[in-house]
Amino acid sequence: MKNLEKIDTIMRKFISELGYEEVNFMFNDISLGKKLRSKLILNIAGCFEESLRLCAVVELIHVASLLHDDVIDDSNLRRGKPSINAIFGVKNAIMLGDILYSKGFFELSKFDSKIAKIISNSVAFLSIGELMDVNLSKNFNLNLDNYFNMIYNKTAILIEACAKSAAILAGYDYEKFGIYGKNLGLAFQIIDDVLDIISDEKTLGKPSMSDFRDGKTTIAYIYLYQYLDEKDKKKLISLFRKNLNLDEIFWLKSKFDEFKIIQKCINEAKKLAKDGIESISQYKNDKLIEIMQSMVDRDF
Ligand code: GRG
Repeated sequence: MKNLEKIDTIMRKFISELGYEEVNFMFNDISLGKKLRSKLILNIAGCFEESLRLCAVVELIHVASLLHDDVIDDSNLRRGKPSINAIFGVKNAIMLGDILYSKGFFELSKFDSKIAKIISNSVAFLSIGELMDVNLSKNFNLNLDNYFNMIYNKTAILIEACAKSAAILAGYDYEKFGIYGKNLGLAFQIIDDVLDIISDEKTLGKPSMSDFRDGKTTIAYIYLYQYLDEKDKKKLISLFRKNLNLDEIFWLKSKFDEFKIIQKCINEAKKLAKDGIESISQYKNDKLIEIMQSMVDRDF
């Protein structure tokens, strides 16, 4: 059995231990994700019983956060398939999320207390990150620090916690791996936010530029605002939260091009990637370099 399949088997075992068939049934309808966090753990700590069990715990918590996120965003699609709230309704999606993360925390309590503290603390801030995201979406956000703080909590903090915990399992300097994990998470979210602008609807599985329509002033919009003259600044703000027509999309894209905004965002992600790789250079782990680079170079 492949390592990632072993993680799915452990997750299923955890869920079936709860002994309620309805939960197994709904859990089976959750489609599989990329398992970025697990790949990170296994490539730092190596693959053995305890590291695989940690992966299963983290994936349960991650999936629970996605179930709740889909409810908050009223989203009917997840991983290219109908979301759990779309199939079983909002109430079931919330309760299944509660069950998954609670079981995840129960299993986490069996680990070294340092690992249990790092992961559980990161999940509190993951939830705060979601709240920050919702709050920031109410207005046009011009503050880059607020954006970075939000994506650190919402996306990077759990990835950072995975890298630190795996380093503890392996007996490595966990602070160094924490920097790598944090930067991987930040770069991952920056690229995700850029792809919302440059990818087409087919690749994204949702309309292009939907972040801005949903109130998310991501890094490219914050940078663009800084370059525009007063008239265009007003125009950009007037498009916020609007269903854009083709002319407006064309205007936005031409402004992004004119000021090379997308390249600036990608450079920001590349700088984070470089610093992250440097922080663990003494460990000479080519696979971690590859994970970081493929995160920045991806086009989906
Ligand atoms: C119930 C634990 C719990 C938390 C509730 C809703 C919420 C608080 C947090 C949501 C946080 C969230 C959705 C952050 C986005 C993180 C992110 C980048 C998700 C996508 O990760 P991928 O691409 O997903 O690794 P796959 O599908 O590959 O697993």
